[in-house]
Amino acid sequence: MHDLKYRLPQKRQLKTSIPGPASVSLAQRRDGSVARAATPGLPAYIVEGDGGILVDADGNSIIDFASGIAVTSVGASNAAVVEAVRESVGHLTHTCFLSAPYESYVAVTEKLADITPGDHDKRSLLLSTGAEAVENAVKIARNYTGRSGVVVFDRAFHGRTNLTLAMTAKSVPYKTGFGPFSEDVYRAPMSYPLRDGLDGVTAAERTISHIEREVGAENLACIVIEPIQGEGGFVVPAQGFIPTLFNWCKDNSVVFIADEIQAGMCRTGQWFAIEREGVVPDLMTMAKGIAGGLPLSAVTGRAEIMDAPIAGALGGTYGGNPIACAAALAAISQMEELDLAGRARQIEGIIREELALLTQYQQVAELRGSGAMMAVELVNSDGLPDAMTTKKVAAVCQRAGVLVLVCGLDGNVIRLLPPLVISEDILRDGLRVLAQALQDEFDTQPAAAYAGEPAGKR
Ligand code: PLZ
Repeated sequence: MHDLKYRLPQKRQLKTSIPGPASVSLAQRRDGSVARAATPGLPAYIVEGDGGILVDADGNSIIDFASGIAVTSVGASNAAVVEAVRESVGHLTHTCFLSAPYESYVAVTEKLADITPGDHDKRSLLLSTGAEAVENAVKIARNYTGRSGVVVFDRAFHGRTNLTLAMTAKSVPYKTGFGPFSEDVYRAPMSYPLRDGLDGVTAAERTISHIEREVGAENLACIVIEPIQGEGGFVVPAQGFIPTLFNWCKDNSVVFIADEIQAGMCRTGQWFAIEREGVVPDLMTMAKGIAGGLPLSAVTGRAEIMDAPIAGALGGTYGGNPIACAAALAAISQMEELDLAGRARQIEGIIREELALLTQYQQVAELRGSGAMMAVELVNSDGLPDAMTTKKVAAVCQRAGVLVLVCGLDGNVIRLLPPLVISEDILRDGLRVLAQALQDEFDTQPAAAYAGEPAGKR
């Protein structure tokens, strides 16, 4: 993997413990003014970022394996994005596209038509957050079909607004005390090869029979699926699952929506994760990596579906803000110029190489993922999800200056989401810190009994 140009030195370096005194004092201020439920994972406060490095308030340089949850794929201060934002903000901070339109909004929708799968006629709607994109995709599908049912999957994450919370699977902490939730949302089994042991077509048949019995195709507006699940545990469905479901949707006039908010924009080694299976979704939701850190999201899809709602029916004050659009055009150009999809595939190779030895441990149920969206699922000596060890290892890495995040319905998955522009040296350094932390932890544990048995059969 060749090196890119960086503004900050790309090296892990600790000047204090983590958190250092400046971060500790910021945490005290937070306690007195920030709502408790907005709870940071890393105890260090960040002042700048570039490439694969985040620098905290105490001058510690931390390796970033999170990218702000798959957002800063081009880096957290990518020069081209910064320049585009500077140029744009000096001319126009906002008009609201609905009251006074501007070119950059149109340019982003043209670009999205180019990079998304399929060469059919497409239209796009721009918004600000991922949840907003998912809500709008569902609105559009309901409007187009005249039906109301929405099918989502086990472990799905689609956002934190009321409709998207109904679509999100995990209860604690996301849903605790926030109901009642939106109606007509149905959960169906996902393919999870490690746990269900089913091939993709068989898993899809199980899912389809569940949907036909519990919802009925005639009541169903859309199914919404993450082609590789994000928060739910970086679950990669068995090959054939998605195409089989897609064909069933086509046969039953159900809108197939791919939620590419976490897996899209080069993250998994191609523009979109759904391309792995050659499926062209009816609608797609995108956000996160799309604009180098600026808040922008989109729904892109077949013109006849996207254009079903009447004029004026979709929008929002901030959706497709001009500065976010300028940032998106620059970020997408960077993805093309630097071949960040290719770089994601190289990152996968390095992750698999550095973590290969760990797979001999019985506690490592699986090393899986695609491109720069990789995960290690941990189980205990009974083969059950081990959230405690996962949390502990993530904390050890953080203290050593490597930011890794945890995910999974059971909280037992360590996920790796480095910026796609990370340098090879710090990628390897960070992975060795993680590998060491896992090994140290396993060495203190009693010998495990797990030998590939599913950790929690449905
Ligand atoms: N769809 C597939 O991954 C956001 C959640 C962070 P928003 N994932 C990060 C948290 O704890 O809230 C996500 C996603 C998929 C939708 C969303 C929602 O995107 O931009 O957070 O609304």
